[in-house]
Amino acid sequence: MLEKISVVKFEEKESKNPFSFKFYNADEVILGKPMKDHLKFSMSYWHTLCGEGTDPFGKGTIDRTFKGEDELSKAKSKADVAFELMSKLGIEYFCFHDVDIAPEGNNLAELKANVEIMTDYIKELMNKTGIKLLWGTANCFSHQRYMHGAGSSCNADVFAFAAAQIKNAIDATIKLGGTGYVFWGGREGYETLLNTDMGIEQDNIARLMHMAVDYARAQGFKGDFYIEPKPKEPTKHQYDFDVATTLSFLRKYGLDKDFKMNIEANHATLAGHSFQHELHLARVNGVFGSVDANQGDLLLGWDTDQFPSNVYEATMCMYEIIQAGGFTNGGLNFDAKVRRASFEYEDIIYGYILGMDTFALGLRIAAKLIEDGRIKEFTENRYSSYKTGIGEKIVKGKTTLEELEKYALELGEVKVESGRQEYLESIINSIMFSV
Ligand code: XLS
Ligand code: CA
Ligand code: CA
Repeated sequence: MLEKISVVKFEEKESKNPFSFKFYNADEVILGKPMKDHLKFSMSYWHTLCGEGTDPFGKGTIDRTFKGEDELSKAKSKADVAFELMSKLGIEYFCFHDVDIAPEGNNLAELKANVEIMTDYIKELMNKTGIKLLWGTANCFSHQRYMHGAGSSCNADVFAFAAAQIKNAIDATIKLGGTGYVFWGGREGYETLLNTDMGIEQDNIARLMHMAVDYARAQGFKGDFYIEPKPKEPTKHQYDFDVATTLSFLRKYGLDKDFKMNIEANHATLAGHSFQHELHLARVNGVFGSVDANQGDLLLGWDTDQFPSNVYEATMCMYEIIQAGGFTNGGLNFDAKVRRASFEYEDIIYGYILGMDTFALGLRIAAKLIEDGRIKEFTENRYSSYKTGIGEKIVKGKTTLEELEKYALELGEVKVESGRQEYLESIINSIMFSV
């Protein structure tokens, strides 16, 4: 399938070779680190190898059948293509759901056995190529048994089924040396309160997460658990609406020591936030973990999972990531799919080149913003009144309403400064377009 395409290399931005990077130069050092270590690009197994271009109005348009006599040999050819693709693109990480890599079979025992066989197979490919697992997860949302939820299901047998799938996906993640395990609550939400008890549903999700943490830690898993916030789709109201909602859930149930956020660009915009808002909130609360890099279409308002092309967004994302100290266990996973009409194999390559170059540009520009320092300095100065005098006392908790009243009465009128938004936005443009 990919015979025609050779290894994609960096060729400078003037290059007209469509199968080359114009901005992503893996080993180039930026702010003291090679680009590839800042970006930690990862391939999503599901969109890349399993997505057939279906939408609510039509069947698939993309051929994702892999040669093989039975489901297992097809899964193996799929894995071969996955690793060829990552090798040709220089992508060092991947992410998967259990059912992306292995046939579901007819029951749980068959799924478990298939995951075992496929993780053996994938492990060999990982050893050959040096490609690593970023995170694993279980698909507890596609099968009809999950129509009422997984951890939030009204049916305890479904809860047990989800628990078993999660246990096996944790085993697979550990076996492949993954540094993260994701909970995205696809069906963890509700359609109508006429049949829903939100109290028990949320308590149960937390119970499931606690069991997952206890199990994985007992098996020696040292990586991070992530929750991936999303406000809607498929359920009307998802419990993990956004970073703020998810954080209060984690804190309420005492899960905040083990869980961080996996922030998806498209989910941020669906929640009515900017991508940067979600990253920033996670960063200042110490729960920034990993990123699902993609973008939505603001005119459509649903989860289009497009390959990112918006350099401004990517810049502000990298600006936050650098300030968070960079990735530790996380990375930039392209949870992105080619458009339905981009049905040829090479379109996947174009998709990844677009996404990787967009984030490479974002990194380059964010590094310049940091080196330039004006934005950071402005923000720091904006809060400088809290460094001395009464401000320092407020921050250190050493004052009272009575003292502040006495202080304010002596002030006369207060002098405030401009926020200078337009000035700051023009700095970004001048740096962005001088790269
Ligand atoms: C779907 C989610 C999903 C998670 C992993 O909208 O983005 O792909 O990342 O289950
Ligand atoms: Ca995602
Ligand atoms: Ca998505």
